This record gives sequence, C-alpha cells and structure tokens, in this order.
Amino acid sequence: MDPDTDGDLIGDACDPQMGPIDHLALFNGFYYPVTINGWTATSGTWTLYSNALHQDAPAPGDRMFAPPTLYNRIAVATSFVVGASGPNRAIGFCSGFVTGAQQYCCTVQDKSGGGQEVVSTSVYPTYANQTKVAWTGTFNVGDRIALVQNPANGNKCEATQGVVDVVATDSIGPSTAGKLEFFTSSTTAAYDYVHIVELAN
Ligand SMILES: [Ca+2]
Ligand SMILES: [Ca+2]
Repeated sequence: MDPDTDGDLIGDACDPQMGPIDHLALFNGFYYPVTINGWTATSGTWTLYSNALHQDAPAPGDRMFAPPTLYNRIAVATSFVVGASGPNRAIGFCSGFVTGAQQYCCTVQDKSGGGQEVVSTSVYPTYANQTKVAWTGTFNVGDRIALVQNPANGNKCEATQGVVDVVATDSIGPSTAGKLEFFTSSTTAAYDYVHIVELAN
C-alpha cells in the first residue's frame, strides 16, 4: 500500500498538502461513457472512447468541458495526449471558474513565435495575470503530458513529461469556488483521467 503520512486516505504521491486532512472529491479514469453524463460543453466535440476523454475539434478556437459539480478549493491532477500539431494551441484545464469573473488555469501552450510554455493563469475580479515558463519537454502529436494544479501554493501549475518537470506559479484570489473546466485551444486532445482533491484549508 502506498504511504499516507497524514492519514487522510490520499496517498503521499497524490496528496497536495502533507498534514491537513484533505478530501478526494472526484476521480474519473474515463473508462465508461456513463461517467460523463451531466457534463457540459461550452464548445468543442467531447466524447469518451478508447478509455479517454477526447476533444476532437482541431480548428482554431477555445473548447471547454465541465463536470456539473461546483467545488470550493481544489487541487487537480490530469494527463493528456497531444492531438493536432501546429502553433497557437494549448491544452490544460481551469478551476474555480465563474463566468466572466474568475478562473485559475493550468495549461501547456505552443504559441506562434513565442515557443512552448507552461502557463499559470489567475483571473479574479480585481486581478488578472499569466505566469509563463519555457516548456522544455516536447509538445508533439502523441506526446503525453501530466499537469497538476495546487492552489495551496499560489496557483501552482506543474507539467511533467518523463523526467521533464516545469513549474509556473501565480497568485490565488480570496475565492476559489467555481467549476473545473477542461480546456483546449486550436487542437485535439485526449485526457487520461482527472483527480480532484478538495483542500482542507
Ligand atoms: Ca495523505
Ligand atoms: Ca493531506
């Protein structure tokens, strides 16, 4: 059994805070179609097949997809396989999403002329900022990238690909309540799983 030092039933490897008693809110491995009933798409073509959540619209534009639950303050872990190639594309997710007012995003992007970056985006009513750190991994079709967002340490966005580990950190506003939304821009993507932990404080 994996070690669980603080005894909150979340193993050390997945525990966003060592000490506080956190709560596993959702794990979805995208194995069965029924598991995304009630999830809603703002745009894009989101379906389950081959044991992954796929967004299959490659044309330019932002695609969002969200489970129905509202969360207070969550640490999110996911991984995805990169789809369509080309510049000006991004894959990741946003949490704490409140329409027009607030979101905390964690993405990897490949911007034309700007290189590849891991991006931590914080938007709340009186604040909007993006911290970008050069992505030294690869962002090609078929590559798998893991992303972890942890609001216990600013809006920490950590991207991992094998031994490549890049972190971008931004700030967190007074409220982090809102939705989780999967996010792609100008690319297809296939998400392997999502793991959501509600933080104790
Ligand atoms: Ca634990
Ligand atoms: Ca904990």
